[in-house]
Amino acid sequence: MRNLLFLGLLMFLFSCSKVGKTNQTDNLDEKTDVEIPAFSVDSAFAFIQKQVDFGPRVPNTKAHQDCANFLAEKLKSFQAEVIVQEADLRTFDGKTLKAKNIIGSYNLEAKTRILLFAHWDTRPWADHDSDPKNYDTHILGANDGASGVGVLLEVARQFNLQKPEVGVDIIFFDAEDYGAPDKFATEETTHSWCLGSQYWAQNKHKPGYRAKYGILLDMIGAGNAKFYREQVSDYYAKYVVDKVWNQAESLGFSAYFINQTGGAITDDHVYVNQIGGIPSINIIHQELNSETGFGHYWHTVNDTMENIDKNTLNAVGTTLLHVIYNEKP
Ligand code: AHN
Ligand code: ZN
Repeated sequence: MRNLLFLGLLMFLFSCSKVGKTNQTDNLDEKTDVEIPAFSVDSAFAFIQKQVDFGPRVPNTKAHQDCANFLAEKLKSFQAEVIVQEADLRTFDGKTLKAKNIIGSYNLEAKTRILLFAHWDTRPWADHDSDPKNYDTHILGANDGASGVGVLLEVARQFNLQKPEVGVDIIFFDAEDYGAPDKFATEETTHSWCLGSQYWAQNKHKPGYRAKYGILLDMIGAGNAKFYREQVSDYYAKYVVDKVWNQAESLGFSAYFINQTGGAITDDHVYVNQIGGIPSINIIHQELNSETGFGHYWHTVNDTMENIDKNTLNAVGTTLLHVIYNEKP
């Protein structure tokens, strides 16, 4: 009886201390007791808006050049070491793009490094628009382009306020979205997408550059976005998919990060994996039952700010910060 009472008291105390601990350590992760900064969704949203305000960021246009300057300056203002890698890249239709991969690094001395990336260019064609008259319209790319970059700019802002323990490199890849429209697609145009990341993977900004793993954000801003386990990601970096999806689940974001297999997507992570040799995953919004496999706005003139949802940005940004700040050197 006394033992039972004692046990009861012990349990009571334990439960109290647990409640107390949870309250005090709201921003501490149970696993490692690292302090995780709070992702500002308003800041991320503003960074997306800012990019969209330049207009479509199609290579060889003024808006593209202006946005490149903005992105490099922003990273510098957040105390990243910035390298702008310039290249003349040949498109499937014989054009030469003046492309810029914009790279910002933190903790340069750290050997253990994580690579975060997104494409910053936007597609010159709304080739999936319901109105064929819009096919040659440059798209605004609020989601397809600006969303991933906006979240990573906010992540960079946080890195400046509190350094993670590991090294982090952020790359904004150019010329991802100049891939051949379906009506021109042949076997030869398979590699017409992701020109900036292909170039970087063959010409790293630092010879011999390595990272433990990479995470690509692509179309991560739409309302009720669904991130399935993309197949190329699971093939090359299953443990990273597990890590990210488990982290999202423990934060209560399982409605976004769905622990089921999605499609296999040709995207920047393919080249970072296959040529760059860095195990990398793609967090990308897929609509498995839609005609294109993506959201209704995809490669249409409707890829605008109206589709950007702060709840989705919060799920992605918060998950990413937890993953990075939990990494040990
Ligand atoms: C293809 O449609 C081949 N890949 C999709 C990659 C992409 C385009 N992501 C955004 N825009
Ligand atoms: Zn696209």
